[in-house]
Amino acid sequence: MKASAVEEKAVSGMVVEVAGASYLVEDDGGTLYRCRTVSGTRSGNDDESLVAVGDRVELRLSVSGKEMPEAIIVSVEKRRSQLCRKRDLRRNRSREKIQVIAANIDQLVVVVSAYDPPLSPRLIDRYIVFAESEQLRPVIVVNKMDLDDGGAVRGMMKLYEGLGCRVCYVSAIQLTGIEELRDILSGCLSAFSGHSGVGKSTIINLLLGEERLRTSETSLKTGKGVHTTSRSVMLTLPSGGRVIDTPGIREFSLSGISQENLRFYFSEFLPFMPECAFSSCSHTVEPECAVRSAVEKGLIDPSRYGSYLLLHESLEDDD
Ligand SMILES: Nc1nc2c(ncn2[C@@H]2O[C@H](COP(=O)(O)OP(=O)(O)OP(=O)(O)O)[C@@H](O)[C@H]2O)c(=O)[nH]1
Ligand SMILES: [Mg+2]
Ligand SMILES: [Zn+2]
Repeated sequence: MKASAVEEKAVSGMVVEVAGASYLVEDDGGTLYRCRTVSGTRSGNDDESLVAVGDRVELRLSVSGKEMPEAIIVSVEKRRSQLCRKRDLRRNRSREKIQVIAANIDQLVVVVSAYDPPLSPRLIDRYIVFAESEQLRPVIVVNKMDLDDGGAVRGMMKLYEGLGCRVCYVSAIQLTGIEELRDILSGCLSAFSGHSGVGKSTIINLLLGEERLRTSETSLKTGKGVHTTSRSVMLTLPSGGRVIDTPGIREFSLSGISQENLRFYFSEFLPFMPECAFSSCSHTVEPECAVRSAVEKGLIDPSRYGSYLLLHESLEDDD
């Protein structure tokens, strides 16, 4: 075989970091390549982000012998799942505004904090809808448990434990819950997602055993954090498994979900739905709605139903 033919050998790997138009790809043997796309780069995905962290890609080596070999991304495989964020909500909602922040994940780790920023059940409900629609396992990590005075947070989270979510209580400061989290993460690819300032990067640094990721104080003024992590990055944990640290988000996109399908992603509605007078019942205004009557009887949590109504309305706007 000629030398040039050896260089042309196809290499496949996974995107571990995206920095502007430059991509870091790790092949199956653990070698890293600095990569770029070309106009002929093929994609199995018909959307906005050509390359995202977690994508499986095929490479053609362009420069070897350097400290880090360089390559061209020839093709991007069709994604099994994708987590997207909206970049700018207020201005026009065109498709370019949606960015894939993690691809091909097996598990979604929703990170919330007990306090600062405050725990948002609405955001958790949105994540659960997303996880149900992508058939991903949702895990909820409640961080900053050291700031939970009266134990109110555990009471709030009972609702989610009842829905079958795995809930892991962590304090990155007191080092509690970290071992349980290690077990949950081993053997699969997980994405950490949640509001800015909840402690995603702090927890991942603890799991890594080193300060690899930058972290910073939450902004007390807004209570929303300061968006320390600005782009996704994939890390391999010494205890097994890989995690993608993603930027904190205000809202992530549910672009794949229609207003009609939303009702199927609230699993506790399902047993009541056949009893609704209309088979196409949206459970919002129709008469003889079994879901609404279950809410009135206390069989469905009113906060979950409130989230359903809000999401139902917001999906109408998105169409
Ligand atoms: N009290 C307390 N503070 C914590 C805990 N975990 C993290 N913090 C603090 O919370 C702040 C934000 O942590 P980060 O890890 O930067 O948060 P992040 O979720 O990665 O934020 P973005 O990158 O902006 O999305 C830092 O000041 C951390 O020290 C915890 O368990 N308890
Ligand atoms: Mg971060
Ligand atoms: Zn109904």
